[in-house]
Amino acid sequence: MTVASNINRDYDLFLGCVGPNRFPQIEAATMRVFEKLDIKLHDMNGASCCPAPGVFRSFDIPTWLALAARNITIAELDKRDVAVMCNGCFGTLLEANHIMRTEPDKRDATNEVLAKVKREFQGTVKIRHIIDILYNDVGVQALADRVVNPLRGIKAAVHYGCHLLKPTATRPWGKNERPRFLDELVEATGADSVDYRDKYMCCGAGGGVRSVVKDISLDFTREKLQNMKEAGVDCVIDACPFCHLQFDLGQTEIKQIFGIEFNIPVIYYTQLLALSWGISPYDIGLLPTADKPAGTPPYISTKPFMDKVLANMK
Ligand code: 9S8
Ligand code: 9S8
Ligand code: COM
Repeated sequence: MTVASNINRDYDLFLGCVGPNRFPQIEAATMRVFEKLDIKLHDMNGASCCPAPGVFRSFDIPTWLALAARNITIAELDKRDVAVMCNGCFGTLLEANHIMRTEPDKRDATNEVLAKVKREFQGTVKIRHIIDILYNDVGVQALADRVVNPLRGIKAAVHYGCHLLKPTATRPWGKNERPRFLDELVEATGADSVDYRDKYMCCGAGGGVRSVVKDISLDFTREKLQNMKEAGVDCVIDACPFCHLQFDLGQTEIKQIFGIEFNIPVIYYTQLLALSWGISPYDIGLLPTADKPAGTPPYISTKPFMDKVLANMK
């Protein structure tokens, strides 16, 4: 199936903080996938932290809204919709855009703040998660048609994360709080999405919990990883760099705090998709990690996952 010709092919790419600072392979894989789809992701000059919804919004809503609206005005001046790779960035920018468009009082107050830096929110752009673009614009079948290395036999634990789905009123997937769109995207690569207990539970990191009470946040993560392990999965698949950090780096912290080792490789969705499309694992950060400098991502070796992928290709 070919991709519909009328879809938007120009976006401003909002990077956020965790991706570029901790997991550059997420951006690398996303850039390669979108290049193949002939959808351009442009740099967004002068963007700041979104700012993180669970953190900044919990402290001061007007400040959160002004910072988010300022980021959106960059895209408005570029005349491009915004693509995001992170659930938290999606949550903030989508909600802020919605508030600014629907609540005139807040819009006026925020625009007064923005006027100090010679900006004004207009309400002219949309905020899209790359998963939304892949699922709703490109479509599962068009993605599946490009697969040259079907990832048969790979059992994936899909982790949606909170801000991708909630609040449902503004999300592009509607009211279903137990959707299957990310499972369908995973299945398009030939991999199996395996059900596990409490699949829609938080990874534990969000809402500032990781920063304030790390051991409690990691106890959530431990529970999710335990449920995934019981389902016999080969990898975690996520769509959020912060969830990615919590599952990947988090497994090393869980080992220190709880003395439990899982060693489940953590893969961002576009890494999985790129692999099934025949893009080199070296280009998307999935190379074996044995000779990798210590203290660089991924923290949990992806080798068992890659070994299985490569064995199945033969
Ligand atoms: S930016 Fe700053 S901290 Fe973060 S990655 Fe996503 S949420 Fe928005
Ligand atoms: S980090 Fe990303 S989206 Fe969130 S809040 Fe609950 S889950 Fe993980
Ligand atoms: C989670 C972002 S992706 S936050 O911690 O809830 O702000």
